[in-house]
Amino acid sequence: MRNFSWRSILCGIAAVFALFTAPLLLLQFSASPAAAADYDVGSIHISQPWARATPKGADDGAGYMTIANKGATPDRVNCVSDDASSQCMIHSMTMEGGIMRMRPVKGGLEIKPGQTVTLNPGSYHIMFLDLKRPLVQGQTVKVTLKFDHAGTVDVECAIAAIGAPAPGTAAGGGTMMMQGPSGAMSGPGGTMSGPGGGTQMGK
Ligand SMILES: [Cu+2]
Repeated sequence: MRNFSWRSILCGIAAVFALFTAPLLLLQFSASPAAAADYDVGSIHISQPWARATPKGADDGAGYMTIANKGATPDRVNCVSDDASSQCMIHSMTMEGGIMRMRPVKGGLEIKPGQTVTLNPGSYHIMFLDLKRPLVQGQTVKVTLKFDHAGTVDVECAIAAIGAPAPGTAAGGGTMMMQGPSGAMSGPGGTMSGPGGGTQMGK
């Protein structure tokens, strides 16, 4: 009889374990909005394209991604168009006298041979100007990028939560930052603070 009781305890543990992990796994799968795809065009590799959801009434939005130049010649990238706004462009962001300023990267963002440039909040970003529709978490925004050498590529950016510091933090539930309706107007990537600040996202 001893054997039996041990077995039933083990079974009980297994059942409880399954009960708790199964929903967790489900949650993880359903939480990831659209699978982030990688893109290759010429010797350019683009990974983890994403965008931030925009608060109601926002005029502009921002998108981010990692761009690597695996070739031997420097390349420059510009944003041609996107399916959510009237105009898109690549912006840089710099701190000037305590104020974050962003301005268009003239002539396109350069990616040197062997270099990997990460566009992320508080740094380079793709600016979606004059939104025709809000960027909704869980949906995607399609961006057409043009490289001087590598050519043109369409990239689908998965839309993460409003104010998300990184793509993975979309709907995980853990650290979702909900900004107030008015407070969120301070611009995409503009109010970056905390640990994410100047970090580079390694692979
Ligand atoms: Cu901008």
